[in-house]
Amino acid sequence: MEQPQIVRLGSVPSTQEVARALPIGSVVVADHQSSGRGRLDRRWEAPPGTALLASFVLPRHPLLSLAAGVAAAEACGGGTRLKWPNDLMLDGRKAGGILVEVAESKAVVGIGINLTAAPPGAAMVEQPLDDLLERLRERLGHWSAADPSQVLDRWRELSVTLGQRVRVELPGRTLEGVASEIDDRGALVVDGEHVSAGDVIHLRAGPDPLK
Ligand code: BT5
Repeated sequence: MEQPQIVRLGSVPSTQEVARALPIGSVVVADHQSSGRGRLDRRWEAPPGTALLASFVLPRHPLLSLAAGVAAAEACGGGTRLKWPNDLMLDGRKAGGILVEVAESKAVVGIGINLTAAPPGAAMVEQPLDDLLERLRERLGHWSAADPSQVLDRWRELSVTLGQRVRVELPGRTLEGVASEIDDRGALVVDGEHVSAGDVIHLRAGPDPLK
C-alpha cells in the first residue's frame, strides 16, 4: 500500500491539488500559494511565509467540514471560535478558513491560518508554524474519526453564530433571522429554515439603548 507522505513546498498554485494525488494520512504544507482557493472559487491570499497553508488527506466523514473547524479552533486555542460553517474567528475577525473537497475514497481538507500577516479587517493567530501544524494534525486525527454527535456538540460550544441574528445569501434570495441551531447534518437553522450551504453575515443587534 502507498505510504502517507509529509510534503513541504516553497511556492505552489494550491496545496489542494498536490494533496489530491496522495494517500490518506498525507499532509502538504507550502510557504506560499499563487492560486490559493477559498470556497466557491474565491481566492485565499497570504504573503509568502506569513501563514499556515496546508492540505490534509483524510478519510471521508459525514460532518468533516464541521469536524475540521472544531479541530482547527482547538489547535489555535486562545479564544478562537467558529462562524458557520467553519471560519476561524478571533475577536470577531476571520483568522483562518477551511475548504473541504471530497474525492471517491478520501477527502482533502485545506486549512489556511494567518500567522504573521492578515488582510485588512482579518485577524492572525500569532503562533509558530510547526507547533500549530503538529497540534492541527493531532486534533484533525481525533475529530475526523469522532462520532458525529460529539462533533456537533463541540461545534455548538465553539460557535459564535448560534443565537446571532444573521443574513444568509441563498440562490435568488436573502434570508434574515436568528440562527437558532445546527441540525444533525450540519445545516444552520435560521428562523426554522435549514440552510446547508451559503454565506452567513452576522448582523448586529439593534442600537444599544444604554449608549
Ligand atoms: C475559506 O474560503 O475560508 C477557505 C480557505 C482555505 C484556504 C486553504 S490554504 C490551504 C488550502 N489550499 C488552498 O488553495 N486553499 C486551502 P471562503 O469561506 O470562501 O473565504 C474566502 C474569502 O476569505 C475571500 O473571498 C476573502 O474575502 C477572505 N480571505 C482571503 N484571504 C484571507 C486571509 N488570509 N484571511 C482572512 N480572510 C481572507
